[in-house]
Amino acid sequence: MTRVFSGIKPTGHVHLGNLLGALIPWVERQDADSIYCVVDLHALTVPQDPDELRGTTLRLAQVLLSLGLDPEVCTLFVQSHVHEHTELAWLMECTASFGELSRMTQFKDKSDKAGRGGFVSGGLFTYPALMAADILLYDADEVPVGDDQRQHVELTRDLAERFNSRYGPTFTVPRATFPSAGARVMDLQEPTAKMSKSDDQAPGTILLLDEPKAIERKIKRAVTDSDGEVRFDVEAKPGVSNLLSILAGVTGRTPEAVAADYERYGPLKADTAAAVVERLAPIQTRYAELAADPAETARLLAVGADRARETAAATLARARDNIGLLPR
Ligand code: ATP
Ligand code: LTN
Repeated sequence: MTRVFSGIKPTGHVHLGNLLGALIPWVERQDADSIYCVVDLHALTVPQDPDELRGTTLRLAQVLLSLGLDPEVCTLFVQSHVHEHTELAWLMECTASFGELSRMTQFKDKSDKAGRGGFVSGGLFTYPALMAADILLYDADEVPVGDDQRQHVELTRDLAERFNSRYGPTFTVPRATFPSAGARVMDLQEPTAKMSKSDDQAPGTILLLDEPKAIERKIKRAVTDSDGEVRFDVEAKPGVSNLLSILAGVTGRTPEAVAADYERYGPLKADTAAAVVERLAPIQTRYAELAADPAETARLLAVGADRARETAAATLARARDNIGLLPR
């Protein structure tokens, strides 16, 4: 069996891009060898409001459950509940070089954004070592991620190979997998930029918990173009192609097949809005039920953490032993 591990950060609100690009594929391929993690420690690379972090972490776990991740089938847990992550992260920090970590484009982008004199945490720099620990603890073969995480998974591979060659076979060397090209959802107002969490107040982002009216309004106002022809052509017609991808994504068809059904933008928008509302409605209903019973979510997450820890503890013990830490 192929062991799969992936993680999502509890920041902002889940949007349609997260769903179609990452989370629905997680649900569809879940089996006993799938491990999914709410990576709360990764959220700490920037200062957090404690109450908000607790709320966002719980809500994200509830979203994952409402989407259909089944704790009886896969393993779903919160990263900080399994302390082996931070312990292996130290071994990974000592396996990574300063130069390697300095070359991570995400670090460069985010630290540049903070500007001169802005606060850049040490955690933002060492973050990829924690991510490597997340993956390596579970002997993952595959790591489904967005393109922006490609470099971090490559680093994870390098660290696993380096550790194995220095200290003997310890880790499985994982590979990144990427969702199909159609799964990149773009901003409705700016269809050449991806729909993003950082923009969750924006009219171009559809949130999982948006009311039907809001979804209809956002899709109706989506930017298209003036040539009036419905055709899937991402380069020439990014707005229309995005609507076709969304409608295809929520109905399980291809954008080309969907395009053949339409001649005008109006009906395409109306049907896309209706299909998104219909796809999200049962998820929103399940979410409301789970949100009303946080103790049940806590119970499910505890079961997930216990199951995760069994594997994580064994891998950490192997790594500790191989690197020469004295057994207690
Ligand atoms: P931010 O905008 O703050 O960078 P994000 O919305 O990109 O956040 P992440 O937590 O980085 O969200 O991503 C969670 C998962 O959702 C990742 O696997 C990512 O590739 C996927 N994802 C995010 N945005 C999109 C999108 N617009 N289309 C398809 N997949 C997406
Ligand atoms: N860095 C990722 C989240 C993440 C992750 C992981 C993804 C943390 N640990 C392990 C896959 C596997 C992000 O920012 N999207």
